[in-house]
Amino acid sequence: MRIDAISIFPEFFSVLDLSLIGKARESGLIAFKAHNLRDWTNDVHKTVDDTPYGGGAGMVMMPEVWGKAIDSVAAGSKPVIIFTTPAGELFTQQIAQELSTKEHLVFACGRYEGIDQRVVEHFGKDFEVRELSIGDYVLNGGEVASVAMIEAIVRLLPGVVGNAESLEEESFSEGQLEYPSYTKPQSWRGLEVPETLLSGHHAEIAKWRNEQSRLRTQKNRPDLLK
Ligand code: 6GU
Repeated sequence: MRIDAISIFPEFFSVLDLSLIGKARESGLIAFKAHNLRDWTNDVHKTVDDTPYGGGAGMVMMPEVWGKAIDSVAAGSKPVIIFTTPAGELFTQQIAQELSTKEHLVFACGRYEGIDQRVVEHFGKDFEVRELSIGDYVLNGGEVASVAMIEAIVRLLPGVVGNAESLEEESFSEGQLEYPSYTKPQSWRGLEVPETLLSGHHAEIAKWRNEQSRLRTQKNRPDLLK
């Protein structure tokens, strides 16, 4: 899989050199490149934004520079273009799964009050485009959101996470949160590991974990139970 990110702060993406994702890059499973949007400006100040039509606070990223940047990064390819915005569709495990099957992803990281909407409209004519948000809060820009999405997507690629089971059993894969986990020692600061987990009865353990998943989902994410 090839992944490109376009941003005025490409340095944000250096965290992708670390850990699992870094290994996936080294082993050639993914090719990632962060691009500086300002490389496609023409003026000495490398301007990327201007005041909004219709008035209001903040600045809007200009279409011309984004058009050139995406033309250049998408040349000779048919990427899915992801526009990061708090006004986007909520990024979920299902979307991560869908995107993990694509050849090429381009993350267009908006800053300020967003990107001129005609950029989304224009590239939507020739490409699959998605406006995605990672949750109901506002970040200063889409870089951190893109890093989160890239990690969620790349770890689903065959060969990135060693243990296929650890992918399957995870929270969200079955619509419920994961059950609580315990390791040694059996007693810690007066707190004991739940009896059932020490029993060796696999059916009992599975039943207990299922019930814990349900209780935890009810408490932390009642919206998931519908
Ligand atoms: Cl994708 N961008 C920004 N700026 N804020 C966000 C977000 C994205 N997702 C949640 N908050």
